[in-house]
Amino acid sequence: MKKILLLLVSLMTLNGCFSTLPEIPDPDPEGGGQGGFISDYSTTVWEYLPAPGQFIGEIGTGMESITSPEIACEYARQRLNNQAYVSLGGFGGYIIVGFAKDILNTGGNEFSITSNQTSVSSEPGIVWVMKDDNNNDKPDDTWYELKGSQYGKDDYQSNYSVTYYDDPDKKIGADIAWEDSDGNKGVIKYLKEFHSQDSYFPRWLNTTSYTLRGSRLKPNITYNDSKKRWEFPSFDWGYADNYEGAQNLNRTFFSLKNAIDKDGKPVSLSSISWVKIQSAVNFQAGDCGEVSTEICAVKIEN
Ligand SMILES: [Ca+2]
Ligand SMILES: [Ca+2]
Repeated sequence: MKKILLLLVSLMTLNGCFSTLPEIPDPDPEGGGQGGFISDYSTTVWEYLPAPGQFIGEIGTGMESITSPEIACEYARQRLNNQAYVSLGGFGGYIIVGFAKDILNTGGNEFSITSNQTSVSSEPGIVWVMKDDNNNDKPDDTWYELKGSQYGKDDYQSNYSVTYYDDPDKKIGADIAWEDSDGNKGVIKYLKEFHSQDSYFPRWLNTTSYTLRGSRLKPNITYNDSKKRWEFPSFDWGYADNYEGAQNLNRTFFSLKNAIDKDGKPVSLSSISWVKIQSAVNFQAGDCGEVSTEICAVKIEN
């Protein structure tokens, strides 16, 4: 019974972003500038590096045919064009998207992220932004974190990292081991009943291990014994894939006024060109699997 319920919750979660959004026009394939339509939605994916997770390599999504980081970016770009979820996997997995125009600082909410959160399923991702300081049209500048509601509280930790290890024999159906920068160890659990691809490790990276670093939100997830389900509560504000009420249609909103530098000092950015979203929780919720941020769209709101 529990597994059926879990499956239902999981299906509801995954369908969330398809059913609640209006259709969007195709972005201008030339990138605009010819008097044509310039999309408010992200148009480019510069990097897609998920942590291991139950949706990584998932059969039937196109993910099973990813064989290189470049194809991974193209997979993610096409998914976002269709507002289909892109999973970032467990802690530290991230995506970097760009736009056909810069996002200008207005002091209000300048962009939104659409995900598949529900009132009982938040899988928060921390959002970072970058300005093209050296004017070379490439995201090789400085990332600034956007503070959310947990910043500076006990459940927030910066400079946290997790190293993930592929199974040494590349066995089918193996759990994926990890070790974090605090010396803890664990696994991303293989859940055959729900996601039966060979491995949850992104094998297109052609590596046996890799490390993902970022800011962490400590887990607030609990198992509700009376309802026989895992519950993933939301944080107040400032994260992707975080439920902030039905009125937001699966979106959360972001303001450049919350940008901080690596020392936590506020930064004034006149505009930004790139957005990075990074899975922020390292937690295995039993048969619900690892907490993994999903995103469906990133949209300029000004
Ligand atoms: Ca640059
Ligand atoms: Ca999610």
